[in-house]
Amino acid sequence: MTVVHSWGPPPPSAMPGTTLDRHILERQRQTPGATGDFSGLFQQISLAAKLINSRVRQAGLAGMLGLTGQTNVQGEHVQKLDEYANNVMIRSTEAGGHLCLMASEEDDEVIKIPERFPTGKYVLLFDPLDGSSNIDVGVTIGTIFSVHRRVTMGRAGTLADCLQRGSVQVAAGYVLYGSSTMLVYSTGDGVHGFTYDPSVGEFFLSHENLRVPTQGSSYSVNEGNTSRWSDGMKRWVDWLKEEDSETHRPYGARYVGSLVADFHRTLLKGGVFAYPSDSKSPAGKLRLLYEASPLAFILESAGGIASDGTRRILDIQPKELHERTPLILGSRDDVNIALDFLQGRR
Ligand code: P6P
Repeated sequence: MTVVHSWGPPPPSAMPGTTLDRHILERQRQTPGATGDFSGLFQQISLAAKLINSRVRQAGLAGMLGLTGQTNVQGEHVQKLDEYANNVMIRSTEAGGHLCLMASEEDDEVIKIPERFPTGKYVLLFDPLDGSSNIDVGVTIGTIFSVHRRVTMGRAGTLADCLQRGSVQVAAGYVLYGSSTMLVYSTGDGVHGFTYDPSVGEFFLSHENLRVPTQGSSYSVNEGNTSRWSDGMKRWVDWLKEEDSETHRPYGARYVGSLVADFHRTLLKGGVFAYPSDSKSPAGKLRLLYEASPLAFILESAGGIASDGTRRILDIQPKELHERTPLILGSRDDVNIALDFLQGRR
């Protein structure tokens, strides 16, 4: 008797999810003229994320905690994990022939591609491990990256290839080392989140086409800086804390003190994050090229707003590699109210 198999679709549990590599390759096939360069670079970034994640998860055991005693270009103590993450990002991507240059929060100058390797059309800028002051206390930290197309000719890229507006980024993303490890990225056409399965060693699509709610219910600021804020900033935060059911106030206060954690919550739940200029940091604290700009690119792709208080972050023309910027970002309605206060309309 011939057994006829009814090959219906396997049960969901048996279906392998969409891996990051497969997602990137499928988008490559849908992109006219794509050469596979970007896919190759992204696979290398994904590998770096897995390597950093592995160390982050065992930091306390691997003797990676504590300071190296050195300081980086920001004048901050370089933690062992910072150093490791920085080296991993560089070593994972320098040989692939996709990059003409790199830049990192941890390095004063641009990072050249060694002569022995071919160069390519992209520039990678990154903060290898943001929130490093939280490493020793087990709080969520993250890697942030930005990809630009080079604008110069010749083998090696130059600083000019780094100093580009955020609006022309090819892609931006971050890796969140939190209760789970996630990689979230955008090429400007939607925002997609992948959750890491350590038992398989793969990132699987878990949050497709993320959209930030038009309004949230939380605000994320360091109120320890209140005395340094402008009058508009003080009045805005006071307004958020008033009781008014019609406008869903008071808002809840949520502040991790790790940019990637505060951003990720704002992206998923809505609300507003602000690190404005203040009397101590007139230009703000956060970095434009490898913090504010990639996160603003992602947030706008998800329907949100990111401003420095007067300008759209993505419109700012960078002048220096490590320049800082004030940053207010989040749900469209919430950020617009903040800007009304900051710009004196309320
Ligand atoms: P503050 C962490 O050191 C960081 O660079 C960002 O991750 C975070 O958003 C910000 O600084 C926190 O700064 O002054 O509130 O500790």
